[in-house]
Amino acid sequence: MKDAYIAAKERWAAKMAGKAKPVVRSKDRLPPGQRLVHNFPVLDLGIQPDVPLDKWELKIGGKVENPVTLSWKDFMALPQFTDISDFHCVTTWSQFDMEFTGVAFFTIADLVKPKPEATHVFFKSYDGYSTNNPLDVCMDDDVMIAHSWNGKPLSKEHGGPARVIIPKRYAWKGAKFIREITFMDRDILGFWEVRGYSNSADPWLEERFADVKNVPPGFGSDKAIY
Ligand SMILES: Nc1nc2c(c(=O)[nH]1)N[C@H]1C(S)=C(S)[C@@H](COP(=O)(O)O)O[C@H]1N2
Ligand SMILES: [Mo]
Repeated sequence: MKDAYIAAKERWAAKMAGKAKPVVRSKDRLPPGQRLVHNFPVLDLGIQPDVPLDKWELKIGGKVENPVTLSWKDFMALPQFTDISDFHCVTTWSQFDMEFTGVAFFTIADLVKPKPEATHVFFKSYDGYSTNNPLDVCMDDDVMIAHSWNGKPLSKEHGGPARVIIPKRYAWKGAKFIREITFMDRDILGFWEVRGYSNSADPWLEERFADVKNVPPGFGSDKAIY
């Protein structure tokens, strides 16, 4: 685990220095059961909160040495990070080569300094959404709080002012309209996780649902409702 963390931090540092190695894409880049799209669909609870930048705050706390509440100006003053990643939605669409710019999760962790007992992270959003991840999943070189997509500010429908991007998990693990990040000494389930979705959400293992009995009717067809 420690070696994986050091390796991820080295990859992130290289990216920050503009010296990232070209991404080697495997032939099986599309996870099982996914299809490729090119239109960046919108998925949310149907509420797209209006958060003016002068009212926007990102509260980061819990099991940390240095809790902070960032204004938009504070957030934008942090070291900026651009990365290209693939995006996998549990409803079976994937999109390749998404360019997001924002603040790396490593930068957030360096700022707040998680305490040794911090093992999980809970994310809360302006639309009432929430999701949870283990800390080691967040401490990967490609995890960030993004404010821009393809060089333009994130639209409200895609989670602006800022959203979480965790490329190696199904996209529901990345909260749009992010409002609060809490480091925890235990795991608590988020919005979809309490509704039968997988807690681990690894697209390569097809971890869609916690239990196959929870698969919604028509899953994978255009008629399914999530
Ligand atoms: N705040 C919030 N974040 C969210 C969601 C949501 O409903 N609310 N939906 C999740 C799901 S299921 C997916 S697939 C992605 C969709 O992001 P997109 O609408 O930009 O494609 O956001 C995730 N993050
Ligand atoms: Mo999703």
